[in-house]
Amino acid sequence: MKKILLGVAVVAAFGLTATAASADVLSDIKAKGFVQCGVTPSTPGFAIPDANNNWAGLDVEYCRALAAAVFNNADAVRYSPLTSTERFAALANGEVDVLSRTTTWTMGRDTSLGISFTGVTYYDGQGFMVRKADGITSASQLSGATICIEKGTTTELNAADYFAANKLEYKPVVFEAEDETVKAFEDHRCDVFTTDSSALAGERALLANPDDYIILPEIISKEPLGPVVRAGDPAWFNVSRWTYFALLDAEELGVSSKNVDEMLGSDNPEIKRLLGVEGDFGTPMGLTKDWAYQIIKLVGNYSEIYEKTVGPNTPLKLARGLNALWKDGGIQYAPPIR
Ligand SMILES: N[C@@H](CCC(=O)N[C@@H](CS)C(=O)NCC(=O)O)C(=O)O
Repeated sequence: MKKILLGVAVVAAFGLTATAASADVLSDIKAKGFVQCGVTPSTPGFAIPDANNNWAGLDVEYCRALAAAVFNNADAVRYSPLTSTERFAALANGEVDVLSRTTTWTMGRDTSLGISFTGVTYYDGQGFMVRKADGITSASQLSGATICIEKGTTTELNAADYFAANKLEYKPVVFEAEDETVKAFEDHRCDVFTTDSSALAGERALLANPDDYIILPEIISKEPLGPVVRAGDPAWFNVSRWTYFALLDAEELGVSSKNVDEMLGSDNPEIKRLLGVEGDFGTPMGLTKDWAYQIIKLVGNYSEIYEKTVGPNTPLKLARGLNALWKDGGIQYAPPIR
């Protein structure tokens, strides 16, 4: 609790002194010509740069979707890799326009940091990874374990709750960044690595021998991960939120990057509104009426993004699960465009 309060106080103080951050981010973005997107430094499937500094991942695709909506150019993005501890201050002080950074929507963050979550681009939960050779098959066997954790995360807080609730002893070993945390786990400095289960899947795939590790069945928390903007700027908030909704609505209506041009001729009124063929939902938001067409054409719909970054055919092999559309048994649901 002390830790949370301290975090809140630090960011609040930072926010107060930050005069550079404008209240009309959309206009600033248009003037500078790119979206400054805060991402994780290195989380496979979500945001990770290759050797040429080309970023890839679900969080990165969302940044590209924003740029497509504003500029008709998905490449008009600059990435700021931020550690967990750096991220909220970087947003509050205007260093980035948006965080698209495996960030869990919690009440404390949403109501006390001067920031606003705009959606849930990935419903996640916290899990544990262990070495297969240790013979552990359930979190209930973790009593006395040494656990590698990243600082400034909900991960730290959930682990404390979980072990206290289950009356298990544990020893946290806390690091500033994910690569250090994983390295420490690999080097046997801890028995367990805990974080969002999607990140566990991504990191496991990168380990020298992924089959030497298992992810335990317990999911100990809700981690709704989504984009975050500064509070008090409705225009940019709307663009952030409706960019996410457009990705979902496009999937629901069967509109993808492959068929979007053909879909311009569709008779379905919902598709006509989505693509700006009928009505204009872009202009009131400060965009053009084909804003969603641009997102879909240049980046794809939610399913296309999911399949390419974290889905069953990627090294993460994550089934859609909770992230399936509501009509397919998941909880991804977007309000209608009308
Ligand atoms: N979703 C959690 C955890 C987010 C988080 O930062 N996770 C770590 C995973 S170990 C991460 O992405 N680190 C990126 C890095 O340091 O490269 C939160 O919002 O606090």
